[in-house]
Amino acid sequence: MLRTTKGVLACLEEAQGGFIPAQDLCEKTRISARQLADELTVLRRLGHAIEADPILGYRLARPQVDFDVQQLRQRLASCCIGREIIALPSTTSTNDVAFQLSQNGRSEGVVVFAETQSAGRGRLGRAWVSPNGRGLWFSVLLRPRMPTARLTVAAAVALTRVVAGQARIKWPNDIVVNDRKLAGILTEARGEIVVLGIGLNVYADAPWPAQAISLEELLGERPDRTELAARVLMELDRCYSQAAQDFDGLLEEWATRCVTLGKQIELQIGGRRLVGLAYALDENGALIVRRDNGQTERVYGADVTLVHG
Ligand code: BT5
Repeated sequence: MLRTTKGVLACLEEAQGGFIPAQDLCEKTRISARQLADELTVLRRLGHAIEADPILGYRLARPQVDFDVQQLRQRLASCCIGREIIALPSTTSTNDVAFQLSQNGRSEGVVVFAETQSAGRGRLGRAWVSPNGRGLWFSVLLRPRMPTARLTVAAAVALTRVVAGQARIKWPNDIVVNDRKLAGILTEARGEIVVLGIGLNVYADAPWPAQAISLEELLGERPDRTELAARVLMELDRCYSQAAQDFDGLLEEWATRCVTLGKQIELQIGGRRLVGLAYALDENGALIVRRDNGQTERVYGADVTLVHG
């Protein structure tokens, strides 16, 4: 988000639902009336409901309460993942918040949701588009006793179980429907802490990037975000346990839903290219790639780009 866009949003938020005259907004953010109109268009596209009044000016409408945290807490009371749920109106990246919480000694299973992220991220410094209230953007704080890449596998299986139908896993961390991305997984480790970040596009009315799809578009009806969050977290809880106790079983399920296995793929690993057959996933969650000369190589998704496959 541009500095001026952020400035306009901050002014509207400060007014706490009250109107601010257009002239005041322009003065505070040092922009022209024309620029203000542009910034308001951008904010609306990002999902912020901004009301306009010809005399009073602009205000941020109260957010629609279609995400009921209390209900979610009740539904997840007996799960490890979701034993504590924090819901923020906005933040930079929920993965950052989860890491901060880990430094305060928070236990495993804490989940941080944000309605929007100003610096949502993917792998290798890529950005993750997180329009306000249009998806589920959340991170889970874990202290796992298993290889980190297994968590990405657990998350991918959990998401496909919930979405079902045509949703497929594209190694390493995408959930796709006919090559359009519905969800992304970002697993980051720092010491013994692993933060599992998930972004799932829910509503259709948002400025999604090209090649993205929302669940509403896929299903043809508007999902309930609270219900969806409950189902995803419960399934994640199950898959997390399964990843520790029966990773082979989880892998089998993963393989039946994966579109990458058995294909000739091309990977970018730092400055190096690797071409070969996506053969299998090993017990650590690494992809075994078999080159034409028969040699195999194990690669982890975190620092790899799938160029073709
Ligand atoms: C990912 O990275 O797919 C991981 C995305 C994880 C997002 C969650 S949201 C909660 C938590 N907090 C964070 O800050 N992140 C996590 P990667 O494989 O690098 O894919 C990134 C690419 O996906 C971008 O370069 C775009 O091409 C595309 N993209 C960005 N936003 C998208 C969206 N909303 N839907 C579909 N594709 C998107």
